Amino acid sequence: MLTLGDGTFLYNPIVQALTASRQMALPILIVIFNNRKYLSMQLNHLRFYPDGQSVEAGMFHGVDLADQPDLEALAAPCGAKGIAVRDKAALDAAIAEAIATVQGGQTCVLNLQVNR
Ligand SMILES: Cc1ncc(C[n+]2csc(CCOP(=O)(O)OP(=O)(O)O)c2C)c(N)n1
Repeated sequence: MLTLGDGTFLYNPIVQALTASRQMALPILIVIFNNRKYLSMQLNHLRFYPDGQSVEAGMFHGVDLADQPDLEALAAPCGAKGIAVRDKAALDAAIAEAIATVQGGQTCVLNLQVNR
């Protein structure tokens, strides 16, 4: 199992990684905690450059990832299964489906929407 944020997921060669997992018959459960932000960059600006231009102007370039595609939709073209959870009520069933998918030999991308 791999747990990561949406910014981290997007920083990687997604097509290549998902395709390699299929080619090598290595099913992986990939859980994305998706806040639709690269938030750590903003936090580091605040921490290391509290008097800098970004903080002064309230402009944090590259932090807002709200326009990203549906990340779970990237799974199917690479032979993986994609599941999105945007409502807490759907979480338990989605986790069960994701685990069953991987146990059945297919990589699964579980895209969990979390608070920003
Ligand atoms: C191998 C590697 N590549 C790139 C980075 C730079 N990096 C640090 S955090 C991050 C993404 C953070 O975004 P996200 O996963 O959405 O987490 P958040 O900051 O929102 O908590 C990246 C690309 C890194 N630390 N390591």
